[in-house]
Amino acid sequence: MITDTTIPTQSKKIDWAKLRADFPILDQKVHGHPLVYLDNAASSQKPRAVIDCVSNYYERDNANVHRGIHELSNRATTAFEASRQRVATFINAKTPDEIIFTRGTTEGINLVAQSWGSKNIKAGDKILLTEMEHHSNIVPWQLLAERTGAKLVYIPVTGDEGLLDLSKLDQLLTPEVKIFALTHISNSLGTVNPVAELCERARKLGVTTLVDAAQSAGHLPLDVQKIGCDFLVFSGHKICGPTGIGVLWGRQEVLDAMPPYHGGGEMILTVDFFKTTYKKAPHRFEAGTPDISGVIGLHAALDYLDAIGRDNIFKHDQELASYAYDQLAQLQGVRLFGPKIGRAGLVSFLLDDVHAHDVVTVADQRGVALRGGHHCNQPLMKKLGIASTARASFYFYNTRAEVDRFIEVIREIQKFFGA
Ligand code: C6P
Repeated sequence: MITDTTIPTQSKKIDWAKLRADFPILDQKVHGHPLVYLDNAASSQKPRAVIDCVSNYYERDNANVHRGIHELSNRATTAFEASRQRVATFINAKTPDEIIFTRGTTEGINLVAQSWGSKNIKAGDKILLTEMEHHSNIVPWQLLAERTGAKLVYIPVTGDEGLLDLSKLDQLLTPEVKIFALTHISNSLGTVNPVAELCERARKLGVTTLVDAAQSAGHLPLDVQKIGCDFLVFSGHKICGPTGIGVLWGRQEVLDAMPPYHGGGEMILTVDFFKTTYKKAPHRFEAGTPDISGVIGLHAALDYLDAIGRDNIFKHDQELASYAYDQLAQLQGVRLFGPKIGRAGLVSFLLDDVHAHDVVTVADQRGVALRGGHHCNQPLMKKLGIASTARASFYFYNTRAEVDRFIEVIREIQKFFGA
């Protein structure tokens, strides 16, 4: 059995209520009820420290980066590059040159599929994914496969309990596979995949690996060197940072061998009318004016999370999710998805005879923000024989009392629909 070496183990005493007070948005009523925000897997809320950091940047230091010689541009550039260094520490990259700022997870995967893919994938090669991937980790590879004649293969998911069927791994992870791209945590099942051990298996065969850390980066400690992947991607907006900013980490030697993604200013060494030479990574992959305030706000978010400790966050989220799971499991007519034990901080479910959208709509009327739909996992939903689920996803500012309120509302919905 594969066990994950990246799951955290330590903890310290945290004043969670005090942390919650750092999030001004949470202190409001929605449709006359106190807001219970349980849609954190879609996007997290932002603490005052991040909001202030972004507005201070605009109030004091706003200017373009890397090109000015004046004071404001120097300040903006220093803060921008300090954030790159901070991201490197956050995921234990060897050097900040391995950190590329993107718009988010989606752009990071597209960048790899287009740049690395165009150089390394040819007809007949295989691209290995899993059946629990988000569309962002399927569609870019389909586009690449269509362009090159490569073939997509998938590690199956076992069923409602949502684990990877690793009994098929030897059959599927073969030397014809050129890249193995998989999610760390499933956004609709809550499964935590054993990425370190899977990447090790791939590395032994010379297979390049990409880890989609969209649902894990802000929830548990990440160490790219321990995971042993070649690429890792995540989004700022899911981890207390601004929207529109994300990170692609790539192993330096892999990045340096990749052709540019977008062409434009800032990624060049020299340009003449017919020929351009390019900078090395990371700047080769950051054409044009970047999301400067997003990068700087991300730095504040990472500082904030690490002051709490991602090991503590993971433990807290897991406790809420398993409490919610157990409460839902006690109700009649509830179908639950994802593993019973070891799940990350979210719960996906369906109520008999009630559409997931109706669950979410009625919950919203009672101030509880859930998400309903296919969660950009259409192939997985099809495999499970469903069109959608309702999902409650937790973060460190959520409380047990909010889970109780959520369950109370689910009971009301069941009564309301006679389910
Ligand atoms: N999931 C949700 O589950 P972007 O949009 O680029 O920030 O993240 C895309 C993405 C990629 N991988 C995983 C595992 C994800 O969960 C997501 C985003 C959101 O609600 C939106 S569908």
